Amino acid sequence: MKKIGITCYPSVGGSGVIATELGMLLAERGNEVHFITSSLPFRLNHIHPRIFFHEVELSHYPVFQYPPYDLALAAKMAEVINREKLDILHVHYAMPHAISALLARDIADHKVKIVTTLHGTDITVLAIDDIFKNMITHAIHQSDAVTAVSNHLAAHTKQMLNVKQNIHVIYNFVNEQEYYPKPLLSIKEQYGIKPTEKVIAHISNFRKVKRLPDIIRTFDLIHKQTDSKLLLIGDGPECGTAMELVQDLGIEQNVLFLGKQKNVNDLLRISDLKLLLSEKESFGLVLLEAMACGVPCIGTNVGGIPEVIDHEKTGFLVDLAAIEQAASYAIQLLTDRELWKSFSNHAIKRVKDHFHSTHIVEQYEQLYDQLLSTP
Ligand code: GMT
Repeated sequence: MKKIGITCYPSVGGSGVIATELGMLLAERGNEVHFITSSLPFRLNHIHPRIFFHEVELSHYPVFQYPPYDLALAAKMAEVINREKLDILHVHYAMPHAISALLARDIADHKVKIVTTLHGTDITVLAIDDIFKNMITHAIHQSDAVTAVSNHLAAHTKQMLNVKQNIHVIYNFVNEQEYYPKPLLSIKEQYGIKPTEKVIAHISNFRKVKRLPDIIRTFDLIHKQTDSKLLLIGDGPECGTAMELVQDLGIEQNVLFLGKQKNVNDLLRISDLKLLLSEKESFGLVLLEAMACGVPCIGTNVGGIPEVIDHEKTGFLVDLAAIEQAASYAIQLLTDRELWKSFSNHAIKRVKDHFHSTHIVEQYEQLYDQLLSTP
């Protein structure tokens, strides 16, 4: 039994989902897991005798212009390392979590190993700024082990930050108990979608990199040829622009803005196709969630997406901004039942064969064991 601390962003988002699911599986496998986060991780939805939550609290002293969250996190980490005698502190995101973990390791009396998992955003966005670039590089070099969620992210990090040390690639996974195909016609009906209408889904945090206009314009082309509805699931800075575009194209009746949703598995189960046309994406966990529910995906040939979608077998890859190509593939899939069935079956199989939670959690545990066997 190992004692593992986990820090992540506890709100909605792929990295938080992975960190939380990993923690729950590690506990199932007999380990003791301590979440050290600003609030209860949103996917931490059941109690377990070996899962503990340590909240990072911020004191608002009038002398501080900004509350020092990263320092409060480091202090809490050091406290938990010492009191619980943690073996491993696994942080998701180099910035700021690995930095706080390094400080905590220096402060704590008990010896702990730090594992940092890179999810993409800190590398692709923050590393562009030189101040943070040095800090992220420091966090990577000083961690006892670093993992990345795709080969693309590992290679990109090494090249961009001139990192020499090994970055272990450990793919993301889905919770198979929650993501599996299930016919749910009643939900379709509740949303006013006819049984014969095709459902196309997009899930994201509506940031610019997700290119919502490409999703909407692709749907507009699909809709002209196939009776269909677009589900836009999530919220974020580009929501207003997306709503305006939907109005300009006159497709308000066919695009449903559903906002942030917890049970995306049920929404995926009523979907026939998933679109992710991002300009940056280190992995695309939402693709895996869709594939596990038997939903074929169309994604851009960008970042880690080609490591998830098997082109012409589980879905299609298109160049960035190639909306005509995306629409043409979509129409091909949605109008050929045999082809769709084959893609759907292959998608389910691909998730089982390459991204099974047991297999992925084993890889993390092997890495922990390797670290703990070295002084
Ligand atoms: O995509 C985002 O903006 C959210 C971000 C996150 O922190 O959850 O997603 C990143 O991590 C996910 C889990 O590993 C990956 O599936 C996403 O591809 C990655 N996002 C980017 O690289 C833009």
